[in-house]
Amino acid sequence: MDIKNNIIIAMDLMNILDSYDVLESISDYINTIKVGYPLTLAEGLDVATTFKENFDFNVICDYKIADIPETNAKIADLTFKAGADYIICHGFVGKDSVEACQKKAEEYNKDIFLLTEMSHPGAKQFIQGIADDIAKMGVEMGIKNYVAPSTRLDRLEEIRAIVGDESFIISPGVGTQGGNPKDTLNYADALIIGRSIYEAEDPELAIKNIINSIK
Ligand code: OMP
Repeated sequence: MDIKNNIIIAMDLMNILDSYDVLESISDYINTIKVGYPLTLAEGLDVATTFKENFDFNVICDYKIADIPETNAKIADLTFKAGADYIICHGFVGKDSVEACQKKAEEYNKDIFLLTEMSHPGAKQFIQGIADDIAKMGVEMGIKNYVAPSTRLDRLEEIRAIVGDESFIISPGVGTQGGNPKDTLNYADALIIGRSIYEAEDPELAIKNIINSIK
């Protein structure tokens, strides 16, 4: 996976015009965008297509799919149909649910990311305790792409050890949530960054500073 400057912009602004303003100022520095519920619920599922057509970005749709297999398959189908290159699936729901997403991805010749441990403080309460098992399940299922937190580098390192060097890890929590870009890239392949860029007074300067800091 070729992620320009190892940065994925998490576009969680709540309307498309504000998103365009930010993206126009940083589009020279990135080729991959992650869209989630905030923008999709505000503007509709075709935001993925819009970003592909107008910016030629790779689009990761982050709907953290976490339902029974049959429902997961429907969500994944609609998401790939809408232009997603990748979807993010929760692992805690179990192998059959993740497999439904994996099968749908194969149908579209696309791929999934498996979410292991999350980056926020509340992740320690429940998901941290099963995150290693989620990662191990992913390896057994042949999954190559993972999401793991930049806010707890010890955990990121442990998850990297489980999924192996050949897997691809993208890591959220950089910047506003406290994660450090350079340190995170010791274990992750790319950073997911939202507010530190799109809420910056000058998003272009913000992304340039991050790029300089990880060189
Ligand atoms: P900022 O905190 O604004 O940089 O945004 C982080 C982005 O990553 C948001 O879109 C979150 O929904 C997402 N995210 C996390 O912050 N933590 C996670 O554990 C997982 C994700 C994710 O799956 O992308």
